[in-house]
Amino acid sequence: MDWNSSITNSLWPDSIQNRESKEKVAEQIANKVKDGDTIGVGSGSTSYLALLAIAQKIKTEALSVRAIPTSIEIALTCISLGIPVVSLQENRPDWYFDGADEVDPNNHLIKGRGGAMFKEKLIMSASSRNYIIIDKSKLVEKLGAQFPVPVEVFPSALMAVEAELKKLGATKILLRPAQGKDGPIISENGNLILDVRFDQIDKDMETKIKCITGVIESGLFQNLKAEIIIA
Ligand code: ABF
Repeated sequence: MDWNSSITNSLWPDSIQNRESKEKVAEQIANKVKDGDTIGVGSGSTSYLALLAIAQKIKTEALSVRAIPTSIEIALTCISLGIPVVSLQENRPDWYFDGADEVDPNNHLIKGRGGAMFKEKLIMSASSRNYIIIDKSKLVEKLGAQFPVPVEVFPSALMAVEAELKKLGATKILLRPAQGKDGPIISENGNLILDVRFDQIDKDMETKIKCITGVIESGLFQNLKAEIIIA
């Protein structure tokens, strides 16, 4: 049965920063779609624009394509665009695409501004080909130049994780607030998100953070290979 719903229309803002350049990389991603593909779909506005371009291609060429989404928001968008959603339990992605907040010269990333980095990393690590689509504003010499590192934390481990992050050199740790209401943001997995500043992010920082008991995942992507596509 087809639902006739418009409730997903409000999920994405009318004005998207750097929309034109993001649309260019979106087109490049859409050109990679083949009949029968299962695609891992990242979150954020660049992924959203890529999904629009992919949906258009699916429609024009009558392709059969399935999506493994990284957030509820992007799952609802897939559904509203008529792209069937499957889980990682049922399928492995043939390839994955996503945006990023920062990309350094080693193609290491900071992601997680939307708080979805756990599922993003999970689906990205299950995929054999990964494309990170960005505009030039995301390129940095050193990770942490603009954005803090998001860290998803099991709620009752908050204080213990904070103490361990300080030992790793964290200079500022903020509990991410919920948008438009009091209190912290709660991730899709029921956890808290910390935004952590470091003066220096070494190449093994992702692994060190992941070793802290109580950390679910961080937005540092230093261990997965990805092709960076720049508008
Ligand atoms: C998601 O989208 C996040 O990991 C990252 O923080 C964000 C980038 O968003 P945008 O494309 O809107 O800049 O993938």
